[in-house]
Amino acid sequence: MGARKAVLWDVDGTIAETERDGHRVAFNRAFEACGLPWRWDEALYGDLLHITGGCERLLHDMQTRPDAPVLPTARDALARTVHAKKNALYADLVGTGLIPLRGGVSKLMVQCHARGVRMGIATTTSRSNVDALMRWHLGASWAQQFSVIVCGEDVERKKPDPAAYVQTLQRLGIGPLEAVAIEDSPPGAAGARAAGIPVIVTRSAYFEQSPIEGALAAGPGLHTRRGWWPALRTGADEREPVGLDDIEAWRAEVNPAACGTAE
Ligand code: XBP
Ligand code: MG
Repeated sequence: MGARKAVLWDVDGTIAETERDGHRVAFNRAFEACGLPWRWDEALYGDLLHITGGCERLLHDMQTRPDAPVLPTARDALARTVHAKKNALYADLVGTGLIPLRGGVSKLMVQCHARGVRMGIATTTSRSNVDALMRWHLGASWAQQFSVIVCGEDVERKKPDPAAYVQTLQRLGIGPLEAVAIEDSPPGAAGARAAGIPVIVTRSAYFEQSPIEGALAAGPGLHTRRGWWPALRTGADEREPVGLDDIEAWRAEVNPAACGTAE
């Protein structure tokens, strides 16, 4: 994979397991801080994850709550208040280093730098959440490592809509086959596919068994060479995480023209 190509990172679930122990916990703290009796347990939160965007997720859940405001304007206002509080609490939480990067993530980022492969972020989470997480792990100047950063606020429609990926490609000035997306979830993978981008799925905790269609490859995480479909190329050191050569080998299997000499 050469310098004209790009690795596009999803954030929640892909760079770190932020949902169950991050956003969910912060939402529950925000409910409490706002005097609301609502709580999201792990199973319910997993169900709610099919709605992308924290504020949208909350509005969806309110439809089942008899004690939620009846008027749409009041409901929207409450959702915005709780969501803003949640984001502040989430930043506090990840700002203590509670949530590590997923295995293999850091190594792939370093490899991208070493080989001149540009990186982008295409996420439906809020910019403040991305900043809090990345700042802890990569330092205050983390954003300089990414050629483009597209967050929830930057698009009108969140994943599985392709808008975040389309904007990322536009800002990088490349076509979809010059990029590869790394995602963890069905809606995320669908967003990348709808933009025409080959996608590698590193399944996160909530999506270990979910059917995911159209991925270039899917597996348990970059940290391991086992459990991938299609299987990883042989001959590499079994202790090495999934890297750019593996991604290129997967790409070559389905689209030889996208590989090799195009670098
Ligand atoms: C996953 C999401 C986000 C987070 C919460 O984003 O759907 O909504 O759950 O973040 P990603 P916000 O595309 O990174 O997987 O509360 O900021 O929306
Ligand atoms: Mg995700």
